[in-house]
Amino acid sequence: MSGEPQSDCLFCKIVAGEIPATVVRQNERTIAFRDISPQAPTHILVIPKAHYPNAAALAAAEPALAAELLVEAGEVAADEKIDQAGYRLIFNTGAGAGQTVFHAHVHVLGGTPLREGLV
Ligand code: IU
Repeated sequence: MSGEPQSDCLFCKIVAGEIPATVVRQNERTIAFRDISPQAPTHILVIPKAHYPNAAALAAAEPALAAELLVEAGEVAADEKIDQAGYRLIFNTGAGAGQTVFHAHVHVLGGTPLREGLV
């Protein structure tokens, strides 16, 4: 997997500006935008601009970029002022885990006490 844009990928279209998104932060290699269907007061997705189908594929191909995603997620949490209270990062990986968009992304969730889930 080369990271090339995929014509049928919704997040590649957001990266290209072909689909609207409320962008809160971006740099050369990553972009962060508000989830269209927020599950918490703060719900932001951080994605690499390059296309990889999930976090594992991203980490295998470009470990520095995978790490950058985590750095950006932390910056998003600080920007949103949820870093002190605590926040949750989620990488759904595979349809069985609820992944619906097959372009690597991390969910940044916070702004309310978060229920304990499976972990
Ligand atoms: P998932 O981990 O693949 O299930 O997360 C995909 C998320 O992308 C999901 O929370 C959607 O609400 C969100 N989303 C979005 O924010 N904007 C879009 O245009 C589309 C999906 I399509």
